Amino acid sequence: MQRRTFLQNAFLFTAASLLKPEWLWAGRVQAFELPALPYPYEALEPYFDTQTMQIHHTKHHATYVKNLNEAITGTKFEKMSLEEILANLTDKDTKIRNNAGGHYNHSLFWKILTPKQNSSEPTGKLAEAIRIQFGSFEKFKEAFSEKAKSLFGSGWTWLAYEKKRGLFLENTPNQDNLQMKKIYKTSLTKTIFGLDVWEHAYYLKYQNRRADYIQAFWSVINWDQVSLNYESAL
Ligand code: MN3
Repeated sequence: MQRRTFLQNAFLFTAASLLKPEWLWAGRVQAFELPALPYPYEALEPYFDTQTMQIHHTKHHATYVKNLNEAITGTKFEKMSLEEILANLTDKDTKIRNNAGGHYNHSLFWKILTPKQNSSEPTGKLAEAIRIQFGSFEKFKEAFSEKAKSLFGSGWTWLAYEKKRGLFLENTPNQDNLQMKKIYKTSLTKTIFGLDVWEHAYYLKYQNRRADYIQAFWSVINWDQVSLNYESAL
């Protein structure tokens, strides 16, 4: 074999092995990753305690990410964005449903929390929309809290928006959410914010006192981010 041919073959062999999906996988090019928290674990004290935040992020959320990456390998969902996966799931895709939901819900949840509330209630367009739909911010808080208290078992309470419907509240079980468009028939629904009502989110500090956890939630909401979510949904 001439040196040039050998080099060409060597190049082709290397190029081919670089393009193999297994290599992409090993290189984690397509893998979902656990997003860093935008604040330290202790930042939401005394409302959300440090140990719960640590376990919630590094164990629960990390596990959803790991299981999601495993579950989509070799399926049609492998190359989709998280939003596309959620939109295209059916109720047969149980493992992907649980873990894609878990990854999406927690990624959203960390972002809508903050240790530094610039305001203790919504401002701008969101404030106006809440007034129109619920009567006042106080009435909205009451309605959201009641919705969260009424959720049986583990799940999430959401504030969502549809053009024709305006703002509305919804509970979903497990790690479901309203971006699961085929499952919930919600092609026009946009999620504004939500509360994790799994016991793993509050049991260490609040035990069975879910109402106290819901009350604490109002002290750590990032209304600037929630307002942005609303305005980008319009
Ligand atoms: Mn959780």
